[in-house]
Amino acid sequence: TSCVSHAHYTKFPEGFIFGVATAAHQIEGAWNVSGKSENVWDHLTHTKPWMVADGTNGDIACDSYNRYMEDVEELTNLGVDFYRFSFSWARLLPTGRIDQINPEGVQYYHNLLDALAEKNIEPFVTLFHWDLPQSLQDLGGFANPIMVDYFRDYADFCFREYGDKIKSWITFNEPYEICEDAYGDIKKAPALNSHGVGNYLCSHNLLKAHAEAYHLYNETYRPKQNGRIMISINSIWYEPADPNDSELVALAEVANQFKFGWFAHPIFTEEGGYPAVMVENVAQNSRSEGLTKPRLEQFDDYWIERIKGTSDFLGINHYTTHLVTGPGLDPNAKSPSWWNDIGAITSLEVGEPTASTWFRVVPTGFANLLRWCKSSYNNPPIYITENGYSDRGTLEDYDRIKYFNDHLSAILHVINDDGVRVLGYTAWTLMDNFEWRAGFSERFGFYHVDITDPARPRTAKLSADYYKQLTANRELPQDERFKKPSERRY
Ligand code: PNW
Repeated sequence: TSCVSHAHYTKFPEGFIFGVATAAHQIEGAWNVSGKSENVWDHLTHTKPWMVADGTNGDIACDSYNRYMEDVEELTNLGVDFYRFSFSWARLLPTGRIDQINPEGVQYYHNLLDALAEKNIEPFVTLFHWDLPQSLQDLGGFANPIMVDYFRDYADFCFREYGDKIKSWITFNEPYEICEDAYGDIKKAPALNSHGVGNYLCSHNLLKAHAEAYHLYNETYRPKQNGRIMISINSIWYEPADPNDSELVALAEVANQFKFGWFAHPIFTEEGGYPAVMVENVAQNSRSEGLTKPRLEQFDDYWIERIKGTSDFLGINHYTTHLVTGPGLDPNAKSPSWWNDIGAITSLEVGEPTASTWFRVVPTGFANLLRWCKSSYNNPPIYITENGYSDRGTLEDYDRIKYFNDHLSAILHVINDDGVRVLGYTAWTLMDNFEWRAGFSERFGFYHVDITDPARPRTAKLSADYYKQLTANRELPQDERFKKPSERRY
């Protein structure tokens, strides 16, 4: 008999931790009060409101600046071990520099941290989740090397001010989305659309800024504060449309190197620097465009060494998988661009759709990504720093529950069968919030938020119960009520 093992793992290992994530601009609101300055998302949504699907913005969002005690109550109900949230740079340092510190902003995060401590919820703090002070953007943002200094100064301030309360730091959330979507495209603020150019300037400065913050923490703060510091890298995982087609298999690998490897290779490999295929492809395309130097600059030996090894854990944000269907130039891609530098055509004809166009449900892709991270980066310790599902906000969110269950099950499989070192899991997100250019039209939360009501009432969805049961028992909930009525056994 064929003996494929379908071991059904349900229990999480000892010490595995569960959390939930948010980001400052998506929940806080209070955009122009208590000393906060304008950030790039305030600027984009106010100057070009049509760029958000439902015309909403982050002015009030979930009003967490005023309602953070409600957030803490929800976190307590979910029973999470940790809460991943981000600091608003423009709230702490209104000029973006350390020449002005905003005491009300500083106090806000102390209040939140103290409330979390009271409930024994560990903070995981992201320094940068996309909301750059507009004044720094006016200087070019991450396209300007000065950002290396400004980010280090900002990190220095945060470590000094909060380091005795925070033991887990994340420098950047999803450098790919920052550099490609915001500098190389118009998908995120500041929507520069400098395709094939600004995206690569950004990655260069961002990786240096990350490394400088890491070394600062490592040398100056870690000895006293004893915490850890990492980066969260986003993945769309690329699979070959036909796994038996060796050309497609090779192309999918190229796509994964361009997507995940762009930021992971410089930090998590022995060799360091950008993936070789990325350097080669961009150099070759740049030559044929008649440029005098490649659009993607290589790191020199100093920076290769300086960036290597600068993350205590590999933080992975994962949502979805796309298919690579063939070589060639994407008809929708601009030229030059990151897309054309890959030279692959992709397709979304995989898995069940969600409320987000880019997002199909493919749990097997998640397992493959995790195995690939193990083999590509020498089996690093991993935290899943985001994973979640979008719909339109229903309270009986069976599809979200199924998404979580299948992805958590994939984690258990790769831990037990493949020895991947996944140490913790973060669900995106605590409550429906400002989903960037999708506004509130795509909802990822455990709690529904009514944005037509100034009190921003939050209502637990069924998935909140599911997660609560998971964190209480440290195993996948088996309760029939978490299945769609049509799929229940009794
Ligand atoms: C992340 N993709 O963005 C962000 O970190 C969150 O702020 C955001 O709300 C959440 O995921 C949901 O979108 C992503 O194309 C954007 O794979 C795009 C992708 C993944 C994550």
